[in-house]
Amino acid sequence: ALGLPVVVAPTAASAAPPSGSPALTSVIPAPAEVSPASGSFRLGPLTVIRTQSGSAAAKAVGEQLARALRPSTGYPLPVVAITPRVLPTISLLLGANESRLGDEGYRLQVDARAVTIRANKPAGLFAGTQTLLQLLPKEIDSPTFVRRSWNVAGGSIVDFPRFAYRGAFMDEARHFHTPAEIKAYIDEISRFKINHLHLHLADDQGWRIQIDSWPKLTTVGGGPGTGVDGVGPGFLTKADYRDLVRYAAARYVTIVPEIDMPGHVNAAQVAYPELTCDGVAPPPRTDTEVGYSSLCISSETTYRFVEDVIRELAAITPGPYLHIGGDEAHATTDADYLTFQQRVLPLVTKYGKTAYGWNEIAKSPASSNAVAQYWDTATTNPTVAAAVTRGTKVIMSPANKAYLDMKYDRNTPLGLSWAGYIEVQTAYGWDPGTHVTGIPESAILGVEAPLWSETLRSIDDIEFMAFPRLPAIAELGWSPATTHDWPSFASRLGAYGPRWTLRDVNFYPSPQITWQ
Ligand code: TNX
Repeated sequence: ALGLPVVVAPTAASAAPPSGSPALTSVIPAPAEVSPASGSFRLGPLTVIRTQSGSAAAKAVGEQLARALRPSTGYPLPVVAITPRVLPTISLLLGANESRLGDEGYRLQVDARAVTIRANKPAGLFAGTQTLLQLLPKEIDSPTFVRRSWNVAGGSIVDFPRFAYRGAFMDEARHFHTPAEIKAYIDEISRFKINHLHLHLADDQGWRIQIDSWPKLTTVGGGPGTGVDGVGPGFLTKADYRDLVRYAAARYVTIVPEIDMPGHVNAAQVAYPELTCDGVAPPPRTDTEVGYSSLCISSETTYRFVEDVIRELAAITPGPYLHIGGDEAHATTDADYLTFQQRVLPLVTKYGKTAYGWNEIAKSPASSNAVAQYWDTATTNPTVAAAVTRGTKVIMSPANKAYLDMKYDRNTPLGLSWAGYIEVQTAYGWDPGTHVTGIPESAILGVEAPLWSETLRSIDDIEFMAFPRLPAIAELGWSPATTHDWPSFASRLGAYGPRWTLRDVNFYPSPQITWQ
């Protein structure tokens, strides 16, 4: 690989960006093709945002773009369907009619008169607007008015994702994060073209989603004293969850709910002792041990519970995936684990969803139409490789590369270190398509960056661990492998840092990066 993004028509000197404006290549994740050209577009007080007539979704993307641009520029930026030709225009148009763009790709053209984003689908328009925000001077991210000129470097970008699934993750169980915090994280991840948010909604320390047929799951399992150290209580009502699904969808993010089982169920068993084999409620747990709890595999009550939960969760989840955990079931025998998965994986299908689970589900023959989330630190795993030959798809989250809850180095105040320290270069330095022997790129749906919350409380904590590593994982998921280049990524990241500062987003100022 030559490194830098594919520059199709380099015209170096003539294409120098206007002062204070990023180069057309200075985008995270790196676009597939960038063709700088001379000239530039000036966003000014008369600029209008024109959106595809007849498309409410395109109009909504235009309104979101206007809301992002108004505070710092102070310009009115009306969103219109038809524009007088003389006005400087940002156009968001459907009907790109270019198959390689797929559902999420876009073409962005910048010249003196207009910025034009074309896509096949509204998701592509949204992606294009996220690129455009990065092409404006960094002060565009100021929450208050900035007096300056707002130029965009001339040229064109053709961009589309390498993988369909690019995921972020929040652990609601170990410490509950509020809907406002989840929305704040959605705002930030969607800037990097992350398109799924996996919510870990139940674990030993807490149960965080309302289930009407088992109400004590939340009144007890999400109540006071739950969470690690007993200080992370709370739960999402179904109304909260539906609102989050809508909020995420407006940013082209799909919510992926997870209920972890047959292990990681202590909070459910505290609320409902009939979910244990002896019928005795275990003590509530607020420590960070794993692998000690198990549903009672031989009990029909277990399957009534599991089916109720899956049915109710599927009913409020428009996205295709329902994650059933399946990790670290050390208190379940191997035979029981297979018995459980043989019954439960098909239940997800019964309620219209694709089953998704941690890579241990690959042990089950019933996983062949499921998705396995690879969290192993090894680069070989014969069980997962064998499942892949039977049809199982894989999402890559190797813990020693993609876990955002691992410390950056020994001095990081937050996080764990069981999978090692993960500096930003380590997070960036792997290829999802070749990382594991026997898991070819054709079997890989994409990547996800888990962020477990044993040590994390506030949104500041979450941001400190996610940034700047999440953009590294986002680039591995979106950008063509040919653009993979650490010096390029490091320099684009260094230029990005001030945008987080302007938006009051916390981040770890890694010494591997020259921050601007
Ligand atoms: C392992 S990763 C777990 C989680 C912990 C995490 C901490 C996985 C599938 N299970 O229960 O929170 O490590 O890094």
